[in-house]
Amino acid sequence: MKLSKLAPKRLLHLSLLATVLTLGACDSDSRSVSDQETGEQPPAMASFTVTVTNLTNAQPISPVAALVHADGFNSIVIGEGAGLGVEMIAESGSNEEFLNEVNALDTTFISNSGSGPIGPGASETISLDILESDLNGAQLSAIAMLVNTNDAITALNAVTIDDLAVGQSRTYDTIAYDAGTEDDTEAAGTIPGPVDGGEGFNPARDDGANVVTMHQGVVTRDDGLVSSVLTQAHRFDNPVARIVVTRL
Ligand SMILES: [Ca+2]
Ligand SMILES: [Ca+2]
Repeated sequence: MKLSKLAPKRLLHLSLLATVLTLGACDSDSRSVSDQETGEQPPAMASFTVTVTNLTNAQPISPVAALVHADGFNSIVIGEGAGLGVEMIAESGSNEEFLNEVNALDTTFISNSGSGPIGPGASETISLDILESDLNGAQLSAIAMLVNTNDAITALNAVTIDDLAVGQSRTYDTIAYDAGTEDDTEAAGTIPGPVDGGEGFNPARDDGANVVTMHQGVVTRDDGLVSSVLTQAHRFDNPVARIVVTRL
């Protein structure tokens, strides 16, 4: 009984669908005529924004490097050694080498950098546009340094974006990692952020196992580490950043 009652609705639905398909066909035909008149149309694009908010108390975040890429790329892998570009971000906050590296990869569709450091409580939005034809399987990654540390980074690692509808956003809270490329002495002269103005990148890898791990946190002079230039203000809990990815 119920099926027979629903049948007219289904027919109406099919009828509407046919109408839409017909209209779609007409639209396609008119567009091809337009193409002939005006020349080549610009390729369809999929546009995204990445808004990064610093959730820490006193850890400015270095200019964020963000990219859209195919499956298979990871800026960091827990338990594995950091690449040179990640080491430079983690120790100096400069993402230039990292962006050069990813731009040389066939798997990278687009990359971009934030315009400057993001202070505690502040946000910055970065735009990333890719060809719509590259959208299937596309992923997004972002990475930056907590600059009042030896080599702490936060990262968003290869999240899926091809299922985002236009206008839809997805929010991620990211944690702190130790790049494993510099010993966490917190000593004067070793931290590039404003608390110290010390050394940035150093090619030495003096952090024990030389692998990326979750960050253990900082041990400040308020905790009894008298040689530390950090105070309790520079401590951080996870998450350290909120990243909102939106498809425009
Ligand atoms: Ca370290
Ligand atoms: Ca190093």
